[in-house]
Amino acid sequence: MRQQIPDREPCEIMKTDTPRPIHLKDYKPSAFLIDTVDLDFSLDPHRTMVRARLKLRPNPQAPKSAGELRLDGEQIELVSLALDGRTLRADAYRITPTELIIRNVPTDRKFRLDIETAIDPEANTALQGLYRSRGIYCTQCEAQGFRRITYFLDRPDVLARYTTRIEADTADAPVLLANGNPAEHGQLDGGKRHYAIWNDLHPKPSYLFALVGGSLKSIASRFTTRSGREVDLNIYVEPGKEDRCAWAMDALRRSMAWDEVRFGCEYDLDVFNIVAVSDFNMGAMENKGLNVFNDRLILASPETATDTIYQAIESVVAHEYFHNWTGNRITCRDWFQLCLKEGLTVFRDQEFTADERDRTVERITSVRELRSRQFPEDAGPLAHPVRPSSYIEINNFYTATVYEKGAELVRMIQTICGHDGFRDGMDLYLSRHDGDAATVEDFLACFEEAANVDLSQFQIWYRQAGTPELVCDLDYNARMQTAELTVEQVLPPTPGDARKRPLHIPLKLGLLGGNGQELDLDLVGAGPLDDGVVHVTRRKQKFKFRNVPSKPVPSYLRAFSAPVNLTAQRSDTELVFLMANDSDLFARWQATNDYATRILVQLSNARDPRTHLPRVRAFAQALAASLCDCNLSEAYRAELMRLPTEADIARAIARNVDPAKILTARKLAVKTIAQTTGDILEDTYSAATIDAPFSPNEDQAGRRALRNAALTLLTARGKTNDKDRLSEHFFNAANMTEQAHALTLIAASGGQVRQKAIDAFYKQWHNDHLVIDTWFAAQASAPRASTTSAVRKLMRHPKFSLTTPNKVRALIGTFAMSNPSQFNRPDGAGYRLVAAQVLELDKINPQIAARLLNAFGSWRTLEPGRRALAKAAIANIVSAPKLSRDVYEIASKMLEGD
Ligand code: B3K
Ligand code: ZN
Repeated sequence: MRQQIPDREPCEIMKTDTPRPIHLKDYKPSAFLIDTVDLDFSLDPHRTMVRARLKLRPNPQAPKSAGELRLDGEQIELVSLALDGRTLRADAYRITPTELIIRNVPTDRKFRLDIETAIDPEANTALQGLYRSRGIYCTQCEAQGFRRITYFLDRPDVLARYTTRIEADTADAPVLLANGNPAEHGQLDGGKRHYAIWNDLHPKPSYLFALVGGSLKSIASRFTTRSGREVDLNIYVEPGKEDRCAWAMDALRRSMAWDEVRFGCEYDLDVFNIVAVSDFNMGAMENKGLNVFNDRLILASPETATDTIYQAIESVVAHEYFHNWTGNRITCRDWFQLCLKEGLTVFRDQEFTADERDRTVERITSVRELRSRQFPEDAGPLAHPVRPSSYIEINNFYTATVYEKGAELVRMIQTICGHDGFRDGMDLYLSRHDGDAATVEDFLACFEEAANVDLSQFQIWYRQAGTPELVCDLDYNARMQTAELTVEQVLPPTPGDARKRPLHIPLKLGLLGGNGQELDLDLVGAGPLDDGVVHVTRRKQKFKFRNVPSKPVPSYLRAFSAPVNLTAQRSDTELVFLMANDSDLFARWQATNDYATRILVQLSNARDPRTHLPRVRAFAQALAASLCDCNLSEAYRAELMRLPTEADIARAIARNVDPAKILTARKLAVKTIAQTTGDILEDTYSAATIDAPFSPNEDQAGRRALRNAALTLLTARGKTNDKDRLSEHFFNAANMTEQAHALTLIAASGGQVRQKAIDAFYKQWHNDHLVIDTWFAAQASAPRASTTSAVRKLMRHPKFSLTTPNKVRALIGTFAMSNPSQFNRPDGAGYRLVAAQVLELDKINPQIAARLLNAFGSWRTLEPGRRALAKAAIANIVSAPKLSRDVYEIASKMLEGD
């Protein structure tokens, strides 16, 4: 028997018959469960055969079914189908583009299905399911890729034990890997072919299945868990790249040790394998015992990887490893609960970084990320709660809201429970739900019980979208020696949800006395606040502090205790005071950032920005004082020097944004700041050199960050010796952190050195596919009028390829997301360029196309001319034929209500 491969379901169907969203409220347990899965793969580039033996039974938790079994399946060819060993006749089942529906299966006993399917890994450019790229077979099953391998109950609440046998040509795929522990391997056909069998005893949902086959080399290490289990650790890479894996291996070992100490989580298999591949839709994937990574997040050497990449490798290796407990052993009941594993695991990786490096710098980095990626999402047409209530394409919901805001919610739970109470809650969660497919409610109940807190109001955060604005006002009464804080929470409407309920917001604050000392917080009705946290629960609320000896300067939202926008009337003088005195270093950085932002907004809105330069100089003086404070770490001082980006300024302006005016104003401000602080910058630049051999550690990375930040400002000053310094920094760079930074600055500027540097970089690195991405990105980020045509030209470059996600992200993604003035050109050329690529990519890889389309997310905040052009570009996408569900959902939501 042989069936046609059903076509992918295009949205043409949907336009007449609009795609139906899936709703959380419609969740029903599966009518059937699968206990074991035996898979047998015979790998072939164009016709891989998959035999699946499933042992099923009716689900006792579900209403008795009428005997119809619906298995998910897409783009696979059914070759044979048997129930309990008997081949099924064609009238016993039916195939649709998305399902295999078998009639009359047993409803009162266990039964067995044998399904044989055929797939074409080489033709799979969507990189979901089993695909082959650069000669490596690889899978990606989250969220719904397993259904592209075999017919299955492809949902996270169906957990089964898997055995995987893989057979392949020995020369083509000498390495054969799957989840779990290795059980057996051997030769066939006198060694021409071979096989390997892997056993995974831990029940798992299908999205955690993985298989890899190919010609790979590995580095090995070992880890002994605290209970004495010996674990073999391997990292597999393209041959010749083994010497770039040491840092990832080091990060893995540190993650394993940290999770034991901090959360009591121990690893549970005999092996932990990581494979790095070059064609991957995202950063990495936490498949049980076999993590698959984008090689950008594994391979590192001082010459090829920046400190930022080293840090990203450390945190993503940790993140995927931490999923072994938060995600794999406890998984999600349904995809609406995605934040249960992602928000929690991001929180855990942030904590790991904070413990391994500088906690304040980690917090600043995470908050920058949240504000730049999540806040616009929450304020735009794609706003959705941390736990969405509906979706059309689940892959569109791996968002900053689910991940980063999700992590902030976990952090607030920790603040509410206290550190120890939080750990108790986690312990309860990990023990009570081990082996479960759980929900957000299950998670919250553990903290309520273990830490004895009431999270009934807090849980609204999970279902209410939008960034709250917290308006704070402090009134001092000298006679009574009291300070009364009024807090109002303003909850902006989001699409489809106009009326919001007040949230439980933990607000951490401090009061500073006249000479900068910290005043005790003695809250009327509650007593001393040891942790400095007040709990805002009503729309408007007052907190009165007594025994306040003099008029204090308030420090609000310390350590960024909640994901909100803070509004407080504060003079420049008060901000300067906080910049100099706040004992909370996060808040001190925040004061610097607030001061810079208000000035940059003022300049951007001004008819003649020059009239405001005295205020810019005043800011520069205050910044200079901080830069001279040797008590502050170098990494922290580098953060102070990173002035708000064009996107940060646009977000603060919020409506009728003109990116060209922002660019001009920012350039003028940065130049003025550099001129005012020039001597300090020069000293900093010269002093921040390193004599020791390269290390990616915090101290060295901080020093390099400081030197690069000083270089950025000095370059903006634009004197001849500033240009010479930049050129020397580039041509004498001792590592990629220096070289890439200088290249980006040079690419942004004009002058003769520009082309020379771009060519030299290419000549040096043209054979390194990862470093070439840096070369593409540097050119795409240049705020120059010629950039659109440069990007078009680079799209035809032999090193560029639309089928490789990293290339698309480096060139088109950087242009669309990190070059506001050129993407938002007043003639619309930037929009047209990106929109055309979205449509082109949609035919190749819908997930990557939909990601790129997100660049248009803030189109409504633009001034009318650009707004109309951006809208036309999106409308053009929506009206294109045969859109994927991914692109259709994003594009149509962007225009909703218009
Ligand atoms: N869980 C994966 C992401 C899967 C994305 C599917 N579209 C990686 C991670 O968050 O750890
Ligand atoms: Zn994750």
